[in-house]
Amino acid sequence: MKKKFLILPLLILFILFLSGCGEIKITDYTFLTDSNGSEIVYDTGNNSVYYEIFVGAYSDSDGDGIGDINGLINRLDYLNDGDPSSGKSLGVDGIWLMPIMKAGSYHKYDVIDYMSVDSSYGTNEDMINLVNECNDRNMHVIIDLVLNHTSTLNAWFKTASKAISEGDYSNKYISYYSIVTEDQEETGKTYYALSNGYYYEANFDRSMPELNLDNEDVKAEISEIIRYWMEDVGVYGFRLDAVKYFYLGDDAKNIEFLKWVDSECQKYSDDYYLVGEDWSNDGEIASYYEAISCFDFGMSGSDGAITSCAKQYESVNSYVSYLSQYRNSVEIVNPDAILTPFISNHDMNRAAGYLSIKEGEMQMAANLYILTYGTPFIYYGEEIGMKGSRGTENTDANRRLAMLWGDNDTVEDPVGATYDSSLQTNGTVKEQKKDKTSLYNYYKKLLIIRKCNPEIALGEYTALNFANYTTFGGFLSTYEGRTVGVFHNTSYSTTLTIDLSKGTDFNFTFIAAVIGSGDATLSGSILTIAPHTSVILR
Ligand SMILES: [Ca+2]
Ligand SMILES: [Ca+2]
Repeated sequence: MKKKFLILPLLILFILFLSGCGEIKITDYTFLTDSNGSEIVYDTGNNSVYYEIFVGAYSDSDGDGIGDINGLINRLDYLNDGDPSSGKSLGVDGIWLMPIMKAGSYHKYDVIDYMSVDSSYGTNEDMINLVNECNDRNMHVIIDLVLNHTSTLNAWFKTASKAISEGDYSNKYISYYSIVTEDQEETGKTYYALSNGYYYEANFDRSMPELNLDNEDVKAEISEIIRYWMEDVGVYGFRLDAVKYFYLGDDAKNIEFLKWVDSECQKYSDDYYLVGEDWSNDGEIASYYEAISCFDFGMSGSDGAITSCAKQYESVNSYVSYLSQYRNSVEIVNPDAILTPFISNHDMNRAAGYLSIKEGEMQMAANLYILTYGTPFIYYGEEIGMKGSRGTENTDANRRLAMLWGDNDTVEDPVGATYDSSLQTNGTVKEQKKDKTSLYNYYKKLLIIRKCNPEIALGEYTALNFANYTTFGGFLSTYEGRTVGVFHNTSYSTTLTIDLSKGTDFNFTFIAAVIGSGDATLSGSILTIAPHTSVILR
């Protein structure tokens, strides 16, 4: 996981600073420019912004109502047109595709064939085209890899099940799975009956039998699956599903297995990215960073660190000290860890349901996690304030609704969705593109600001103490001797005037960027900052 960095742009910025250009502001979503008018673009390697996509609900190319890979290819300019200064794209650096392999369900977390793209999404050739198109735009593609379980319709399981029913207990596919007799069942795990007194472990659903990851034949299959998608298709890495279920209740064995997955990826590329889903407490998540990056679930959800700060349940001071402490706990385990903040994903109610755009909460939450370390993940539709929650029908399909393009896209909500579309009040892509005050344009600006101030993503953090304020706080981030200050005012209505020298000895000389409901000024160490506004100081 190498870190790349362009030194020249920083020199240019420094020269600009020396030449007394004073306050630099990023306006109209353009990059900083040097004295010749050339754009300054940084490469922060894997410390970049990803975008999670449910392909089946994103964009439909053939009119069957199901989103597909060619539909996604048609929408790539929306995500990143390859020209950072065009101002026409959201500006994400990578995409995570939820499972694309042939599967039994609409969500495809139950794989039937690991080597084939599901026919409702297209072909393997389409995936190769997608990867090539993304590479042309300097975008990375990672795909969901579900190793804990397969579908009961997978040929491995069908063969195993048939062999047991025929009394052929030496069939090799039986030991591909966690198949046991009743007296071998372990407490805390869920089993379903096969025949002749045999049972299979399936902790998620009876349609998802769990693989035996100790089996060398299974590991050889996984190795070939990794090789195929990385070498032949060209994906940049994987999002690893349900890693704590690999060996349920045994973190040490899970971490050991993830290290093996990592070593397999190393065989096929020296530059790749793995991120795992360990939906657990902060301490456990941190321990998994020994093997791979993991989503930082403590940041996410309606009661997570981001929302708590954006809605003033917690002070900004608490938030920045949480960032710092959590990061330290991860870096003790792995000094090179790349953290993974996010607000919501496909298993959670959408953030715009509990964060108000009108009142500026959603924008503040975005500031809080995009203007921080690591690899932030945006869930598709978050950038336009799409809503969607389980509802009384208790269905995850409502969290994975069709992208609201507002044009002639024929994509439809997934099977089982019941969400009332009249609740989608925040507007479509088409509407928001035209509106400079829209959430979409806000996210676009935020992503540019992050790119233009790479110390935020790459630097060492110093949490500053402004404990006298509940709605104000910030941190320093230092990378290769250069320091930025990131400060937030989460107040709904109060402009604050703060003497920064009360919290830090660092002397800021100019405002590199402002984003929020209002403006900011800096005079000596005195910062005046509007409500629901964040600043980057240099
Ligand atoms: Ca389709
Ligand atoms: Ca398992």
